[in-house]
Amino acid sequence: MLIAIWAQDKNGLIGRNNRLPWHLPNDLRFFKETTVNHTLVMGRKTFEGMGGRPLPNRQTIVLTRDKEYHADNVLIMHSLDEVLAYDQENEGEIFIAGGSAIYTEFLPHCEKIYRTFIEASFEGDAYFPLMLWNKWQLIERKQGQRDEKNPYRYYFETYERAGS
Ligand code: RAR
Repeated sequence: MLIAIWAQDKNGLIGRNNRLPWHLPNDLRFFKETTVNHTLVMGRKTFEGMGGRPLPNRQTIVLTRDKEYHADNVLIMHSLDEVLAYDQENEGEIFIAGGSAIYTEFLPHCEKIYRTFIEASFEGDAYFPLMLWNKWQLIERKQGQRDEKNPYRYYFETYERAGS
């Protein structure tokens, strides 16, 4: 099963210079706990923005059109179809982890969404693609803990595909 996971601000912003526009450690903790022991799919730019190393205790798939691209301890793939084939052949969940181009391509194949909605506005250069929200049903919305290290109002939301 493919699941999209992202954090955005109130304007749909998701990135700045291949990094995250905000410092929100509780979102990274949520991302870590949600994806542990599963598979992450990310684009090459997002992978390099995260330091070009895979996160521990989860398989990372990096997508690139570059047939020469190499990185240690990750699977390199070159198309959506290759990831869909991997999903057919493997147990467990595949988390689509960004960035914009990857969400555009994979969202039609996702069955579930974990969205962190940050009720603030940031500066950046990458936005979540336009999406048809009427195809999705909000299952859960939980307010995140606000404190000095996480100084925003934010929500952890779960969506599933709407029936019919
Ligand atoms: N899809 C997402 C992401 C993706 C995302 C994007 C990033 O930059 C573009 C990131 O770099 C800042 C990260 C970083 C993740 C990260 N960890 N994640 C798992 C660390 C820290 C955990 C507290 C870690 C992990 C696992 C093991 C050990 C350490 O630094 C991620 C982000 N957020 C959401 N909601 N969707």
